[in-house]
Amino acid sequence: MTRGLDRRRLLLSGAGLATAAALGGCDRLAGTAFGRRTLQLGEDANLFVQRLLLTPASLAREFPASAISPDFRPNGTIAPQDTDYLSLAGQAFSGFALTLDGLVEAPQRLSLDALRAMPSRTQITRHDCVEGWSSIGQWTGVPLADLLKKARMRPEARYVVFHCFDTMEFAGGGLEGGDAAGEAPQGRPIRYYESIDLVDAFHPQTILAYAMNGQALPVAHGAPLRLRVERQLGYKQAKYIRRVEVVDGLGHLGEGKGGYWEDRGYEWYAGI
Ligand SMILES: Nc1nc2c(c(=O)[nH]1)N[C@H]1C(S)=C(S)[C@@H](COP(=O)(O)O)O[C@H]1N2
Ligand SMILES: [Mo]
Repeated sequence: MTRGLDRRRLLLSGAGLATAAALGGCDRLAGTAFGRRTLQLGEDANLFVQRLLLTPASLAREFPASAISPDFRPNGTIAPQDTDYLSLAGQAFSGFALTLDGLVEAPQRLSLDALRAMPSRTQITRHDCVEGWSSIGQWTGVPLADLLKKARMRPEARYVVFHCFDTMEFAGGGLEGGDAAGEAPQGRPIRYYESIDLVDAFHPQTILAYAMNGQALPVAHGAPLRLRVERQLGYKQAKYIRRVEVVDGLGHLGEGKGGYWEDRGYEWYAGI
């Protein structure tokens, strides 16, 4: 199950682990008896962190195909009206490219075809919304870990942010967006966004899904690409993803709480 996980980064993501520094690669230290012992301890700790993160208990439950909900409930935005989104949707997202940037060595622009050509994961999981309903669906997509490895995260990386197409509201009520015909002036659009830490980002069930129940992801459920981060609640499952940004902190985004709903009082860690 450790499939391709970058051990050192995984360890670094286990924030605060004292041994992480020892694995930072000090060759001189490694040459001493102390260093050898420390590195050995580091290896053990590394194994421990992996086991902790990747034991079956840390996986969200997966269901048989017979459990798939016949009508998975759509929620939140179900039809984005943003012009950039509508023009991509009008051509079946053939012009879509996911941006992956921020604290990475090799920023990426990936078309849907490029994403579909990567190794995929399919999982049948239960989606729990804070509003008190659940639905079970099958999701197919690219493990986020694979994308992050492709882009090669920098050591300062701490969180992964998902920027979405859909505008939830307009901030401020400034003059932008008004027109001469007397339409009400609108402020800066506030688009949906979400974030997760590196433990969830590298979790084997964390995928950017482009298919649902064996079909292309429907618009109501987040076409062309949505996040599945299976150990957390519905609002973390960002739909309509246009950009994935690797950051070292969340303070500079939105109201600084790490997500559209978090900025409005929801918990950032929405564990189930
Ligand atoms: N971009 C975007 N992502 C979103 C939302 C949204 O409004 N916009 N709503 C969230 C909430 S509260 C839930 S419960 C799920 C709903 O996903 P579904 O429409 O596939 O059921 O999407 C989440 N992701
Ligand atoms: Mo939700």
